[in-house]
Amino acid sequence: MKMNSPHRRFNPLTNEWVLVSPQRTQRPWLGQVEKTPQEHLPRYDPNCYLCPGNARAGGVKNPHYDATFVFDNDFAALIPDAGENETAFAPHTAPLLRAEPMPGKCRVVCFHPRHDLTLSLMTTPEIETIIHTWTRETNSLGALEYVNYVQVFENKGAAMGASNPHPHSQIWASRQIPNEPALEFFAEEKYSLESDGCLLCDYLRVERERGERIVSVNEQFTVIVPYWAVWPFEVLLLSNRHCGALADLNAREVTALADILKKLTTRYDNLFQVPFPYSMGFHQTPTDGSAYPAHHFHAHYYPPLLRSASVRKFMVGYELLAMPQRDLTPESAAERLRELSEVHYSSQA
Ligand code: H2U
Ligand code: ZN
Repeated sequence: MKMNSPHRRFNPLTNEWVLVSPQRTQRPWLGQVEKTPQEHLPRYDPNCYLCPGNARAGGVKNPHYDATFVFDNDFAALIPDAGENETAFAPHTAPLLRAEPMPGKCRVVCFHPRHDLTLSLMTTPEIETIIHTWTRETNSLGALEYVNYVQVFENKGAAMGASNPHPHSQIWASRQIPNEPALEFFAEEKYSLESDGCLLCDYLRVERERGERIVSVNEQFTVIVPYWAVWPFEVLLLSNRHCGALADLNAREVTALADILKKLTTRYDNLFQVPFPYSMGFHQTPTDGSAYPAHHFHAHYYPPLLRSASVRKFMVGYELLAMPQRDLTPESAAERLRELSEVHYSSQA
């Protein structure tokens, strides 16, 4: 079904609408051009604060690690002692000035000792090691008395504000469930109460029947440009089986997740033949001790690029003031991603 006229689409996970304006894709671009990412990085950079053996801010030295390496973020946004007793948090007479302490902990996960690699260039077993590290960290952070939700995410590329090309991700763990997952858990719960099914299991079934927004599949995972995608090449990565968190994955699923992460990031790099920038993260069941049977494990990828390595999409104007909008349809984006090879351009003849 082709939709050529302006319309809005509903995101059932966040209860928000996105405006789709397919008639607008031909408009000229005289705006900002992004710098293309630096290619040919060294295997080891003596100035990188994530490379093995180098010093970080504050002088702590990284060990000579040979797989993954995890440390407490030296500039953590969340800390365990969030000043519970500060008088500023005491209930007062101005209910519109509401604040509360948000204790937590931030960790940094180096994926690999090599400075020049990305997930797309690593082997599947290397990516499995990263998944095991994320799982372990989620479990140990989630077990902390002041942690109820663990957010694993990767900011990749200068265009997404990543401070360093060394392959790494971050983990922020907090007492409160942050806005985005909170909206999703609420929507999933409501859907399951009303329809007696799982929102994302049902959605996956519809998308697999239609096929037009599917990007990549293996036995255990499916990558879709969601019907309600906001970013041009946004995707949703879903487990085929209903489960809630990394810790629920069996050995075959971990291997399959590594496989699909490599395939997806390879397609992304092949799109404009550059190391493709994005923010991605997993939405896992909260660790507050309650059961979340309606939650379906998934990852979101939000890449900023629009039509070349140097033209990005800006969320400005109408999007800041009214609602998000896209020109390229999710179906066209999926078609473009689907056509690409799962062999990385750097190793193609
Ligand atoms: P980003 O590239 O996504 O910004 O992640 C890098 C993180 O590493 C960032 O949160 C931390 C920053 O606070 N960092 C350290 O913990 N130690 C350092 O020496 C530099 C950066
Ligand atoms: Zn490095």
